[in-house]
Order: sequence, then structure tokens, then C-alpha cells
Amino acid sequence: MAISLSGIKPTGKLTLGNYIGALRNFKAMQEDYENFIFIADLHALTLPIDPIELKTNTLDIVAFYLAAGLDPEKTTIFLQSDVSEHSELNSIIQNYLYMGELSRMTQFKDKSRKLNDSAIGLGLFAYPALMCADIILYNADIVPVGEDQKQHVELCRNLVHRFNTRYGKEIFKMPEPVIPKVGARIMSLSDPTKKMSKSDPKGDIFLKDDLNIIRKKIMSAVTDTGNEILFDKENKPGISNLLTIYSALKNKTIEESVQEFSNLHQYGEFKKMVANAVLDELGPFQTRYKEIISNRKYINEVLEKGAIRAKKIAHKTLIKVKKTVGLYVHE
Ligand code: ATP
Ligand code: LTN
Repeated sequence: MAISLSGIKPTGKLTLGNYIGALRNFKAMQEDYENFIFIADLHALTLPIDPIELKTNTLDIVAFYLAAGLDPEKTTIFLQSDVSEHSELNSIIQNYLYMGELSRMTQFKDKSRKLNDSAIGLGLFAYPALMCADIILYNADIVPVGEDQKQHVELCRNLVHRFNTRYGKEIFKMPEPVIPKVGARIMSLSDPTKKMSKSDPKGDIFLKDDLNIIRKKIMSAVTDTGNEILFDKENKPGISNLLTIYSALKNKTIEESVQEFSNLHQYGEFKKMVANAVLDELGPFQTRYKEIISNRKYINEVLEKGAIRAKKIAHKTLIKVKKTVGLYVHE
């Protein structure tokens, strides 16, 4: 069975962007792939974060994974920091990535721009090395992510090629990013030219928001002049974003949704239908989340079982890499 792997870093409250671009696709993978889904808690440390907040965010993501339908019998759910092989492989493969290519990463440029030079941590710069270790430890064939993470997976592909060429064999499998056709980049509702982002929230819909608040946020989303429901990212970014949200949640193509609304010449009515689509999805999701988050024993069991299963595979890869590069492994 081919292998799928992905993760989310617990840096803040998850948004509808995370749900559409990532979370909901993780479940789709568990039927056809051997599925590894983790919480990238080590990555969350690449920017300053309060320890209590980190822990709360982490537990929330586990509950979100389960509420989204990940089945611990089919998907290995675990914390990155529970499997020390991630850090060990990171310290080996970081030597095969170059400063030049790391400094070209858009995420690094965006995040470091907001900091003083003296406050940019080494971990933020080296972020993609750890991400690459996450991927290759499990021999992932595919990596389902939103648009913004594609560049990191591409960098990992370069590393795989470089490493395999250097050692003359297929040590690592070549991973493929899988980006959703609709909803790979959900934009902010108050500024549809900016990505909806959990660490830089602007008019975002959070997965835990009260349903009435969610409706209000959608009804007051920034739209554009005119009254036609058309997909035009340049001239109608607000309407295009709402069309994307609607289409993704209804499993429709953008064209199908545009067709559906072709007789509607009122943004208000359109927004109501988008809000209904979001509430239909998030209502039951929130009910499941509340049940799971109050059952800490179950969450612990899922994570413990997941870490044991993940470690078995990760350890094998680490030994193979150590042998390949010439580190002495006691036989
Ligand atoms: P941060 O603001 O801390 O960088 P983020 O909201 O961008 O966080 P990540 O943890 O980086 O979230 O991403 C988790 C997953 O969600 C990734 O696969 C990412 O591509 C996806 N994702 C994040 N934001 C969006 C968005 N606005 N639209 C679609 N997918 C998204
Ligand atoms: N960088 C990703 C989280 C992440 C990840 C990974 C995703 C860390 N390691 C490996 C896929 C595969 C993010 O910010 N969403």
C-alpha cells in the first residue's frame, strides 16, 4: 500500500483554511493509503510560543483530527516530539541542504520579515530540513498539503534526489505533494488578498468559533463592486474566495457553483448559502470535537499507540540512513 503523510503545526487556533486545505483531505487518504498524520509540535517552537498555549493547541489538533473522521485503527496519529527519530534524522540531513535554497523559502521570508534580525531563530531558517525528515522517515509517496507548503515539499524532493545520487541507490522514496484542486489557498474574509492564517488572523473563521459568529463573519465578508457571482481572483477576490469555500465544502467544481448562482444577483443571498454550507459542515464537526476533547484518556491512548507504531517505522529508516552515510551502527 502506498504511504501518505502530513501534519499541522500547533501554532494557533485552526481556521477554515486549515480545514479545507489540509484536515479534511487527511481523512480521504486513510481509505487508500497507509496514513501517517502527526502534530508538528517541534515546528511550533520555531517562533516564540507560550507553553500552555502550545499544549492546548496540540490537544485541540488531536481532537480535530479525530472529529474530522481520522480513525486511529487506519491512521497513525502521533506527536512529532514523541518520536525522537525526527530530530535525529534532521541532524543528519540538514547537512545536505544549502543556505541558499533555504533562504529562498517564501515561508521563511514572510515570517522572518516580521522579526528583528537578532530574533530570527535558527530553527525557523532550518524549518524545511525537519519537515523533510518528517516525510522521508516514513517513505511517504504523497504529502497532502495546502498551496503554501508545496515549496517545502519541492525542496524535500531536491534533497531526496541529491541524497540518492550521492549514495548511488534509492535510499529515500520521491515524495509527491498533493494539493486540493479547489481550496488550496483560502483567503481572509476581511482582506481576500491575504491568506487565511492561524498565526496572523484577519477576519478568519476559526473551527471553534460559535456558529452564530461564523454566520456573522461570512455575512460581513468583504466583497467587491457589482452584483454578479463570478470567479475572477483579480477583480473579484472576495466573491472568488466565497465561491471557493462553497465549492470545496459541497465537493463541486468552481464552474458548477458559478452555474448554480448564475441567476442570483444579490451578494446577500449568496453569502447566506455559503454560510449554510459552512455551518452544515462545522456544526456536526464541533459536536464531535467537544465530545472528544473532554475525553483526555482516549486522546492519550491514541497518541501513545500512534507513537509506538510510528517509532517502529521511523527507527528502521534512521538505521538505514546511518549505515548509508557511514555512521557506526552496532550490529
Ligand atoms: P501559520 O499561520 O502558523 O503559518 P497556517 O494557518 O498557515 O499557520 P499551517 O500549520 O502552516 O497553517 O498549515 C497546516 C496545513 O493547512 C498546511 O497543509 C497548509 O498548507 C494548510 N493551510 C493553511 N492555511 C491555509 C489556507 N488559508 N488555505 C488552504 N490551506 C491552508
Ligand atoms: N510545515 C507544515 C507542517 C508540517 C508538515 C510536515 C506537513 C511539518 N512537517 C511534513 C507535511 C509533511 C505546515 O506548516 N503546515
